[in-house]
Amino acid sequence: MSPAAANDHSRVMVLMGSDSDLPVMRGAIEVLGQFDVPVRTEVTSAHRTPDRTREIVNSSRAQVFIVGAGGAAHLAGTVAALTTRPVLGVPLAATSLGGLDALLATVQMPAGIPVPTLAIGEAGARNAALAAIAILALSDDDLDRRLTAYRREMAARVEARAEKVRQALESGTP
Ligand code: RP5
Repeated sequence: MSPAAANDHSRVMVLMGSDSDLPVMRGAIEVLGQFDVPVRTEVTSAHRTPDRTREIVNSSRAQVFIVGAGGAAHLAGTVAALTTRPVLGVPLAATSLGGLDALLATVQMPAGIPVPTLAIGEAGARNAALAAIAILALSDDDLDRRLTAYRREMAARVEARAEKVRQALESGTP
């Protein structure tokens, strides 16, 4: 094990195929940060750096992997082939096809090596983090409580918006 891996206590590993993926994948990192989940982030490519990808996955003790890639996005499938831990795929819009290419490449895994796949882009990145947190919360009561509180706060914001709309309609303001 490399010295970096020996000191790595991250529970979630966020991988992306290129630094150009960071603006979107930052959403996942931010959500994990909100929940104080230790995360390690690496750029690696299934086709440009296959050996680096293998080394990163093999040396990681993360419990869940979040993998974002665009185009012919096979990074998540490659990572899933290298570990039995959950690998969540985030398809990214990196080509003229707007992410549909990455969505199909990520989601259409043949039976045997699953890649649970989220929505294209920012929503997918943030939801991947929440899904990772839900997986960790199965054996972490504190995280489970925080996830429940997060949902409660989200519901309260919807109530507040509903009230705002009610008041706007009653007062005739646009
Ligand atoms: C994929 O190709 C990456 O995940 C990225 O979304 C896309 C473009 O990469 P760059 O050419 O910007 O490095 O492998």
